[in-house]
Parts: sequence; structure tokens; C-alpha cells
Amino acid sequence: MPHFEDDQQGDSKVLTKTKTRTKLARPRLYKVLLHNDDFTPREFVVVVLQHVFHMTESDASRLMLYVHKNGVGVVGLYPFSVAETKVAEVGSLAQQAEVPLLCTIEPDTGDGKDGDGGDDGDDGGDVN
Ligand code: TYC
Repeated sequence: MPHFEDDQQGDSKVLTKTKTRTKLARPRLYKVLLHNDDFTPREFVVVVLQHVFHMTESDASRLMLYVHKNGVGVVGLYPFSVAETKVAEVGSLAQQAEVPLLCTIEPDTGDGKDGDGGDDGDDGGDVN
């Protein structure tokens, strides 16, 4: 904000400008993990990923197969409230269909474990 100050003699003016830069903490992100089981039909998993996480059919199929082979995979990184809602949506769809499909939340450490590709959260994560 511009601010005029009198100098000692009172005849000239000095303009000083103060810039305020507020540093905002980066919001903490949480991984949504998808777990394999032996009972949920593959096609159901793909449809859930498309519906809840707005994935294309080919991305959903690729992730479903990854989880089928590796036991667990990261669906995406989200702020806590979004992650919580998505996990609840998956749980609700699984319950309606009477399948044991499981999605969980884990704080993101940016260590690249669980097949998340080492995303450090710099891009703000997936906004789906
Ligand atoms: N393993 C399941 C099957 O063979 C498919 C599956 C994939 C289930 C991913 C859950 O998160 C999952 N029908």
C-alpha cells in the first residue's frame, strides 16, 4: 500500500511501498487406496472407478488390473473431505451390490509407495 512520509525538513516527500505476501500452507493430501479381493467382479470395479473417480474406461480397467495383480493401488490424491466422500461412495455401492470391495484413506507422504508414481503433491493432486 503506498504511503507518503515527510522527511526531516518537511519539504520533500518519500514514497514507500509495503508488499504483503501471505504464504499459504499447501493443503495436506490423502491417498485413496483400492484393495483387491477375490469376490468383487472386475467389471463392477471398473464401473465404480468410472462413476466415483471420473476415470475413463481404459484407465479404470488398467487400475483394476494393477490392483488385481498387486493387491493394492492408489486411485488418487485428494484433500481429506474429498477422499472421505469418495471412500464412502465406494463403500455404499459395494454394500448395495453385496461385494467386499474396499477403499481406504492414507496420508500422502510423497514417498512414491503403493504405486502412486511418487507424486509429491506439487500439482495439487487429482481434482476428479
Ligand atoms: N480380484 C477380483 C477378481 O478377480 C477383481 C478385483 C480387482 C477386485 C480389483 C477388487 O480392487 C479390486 N474378480
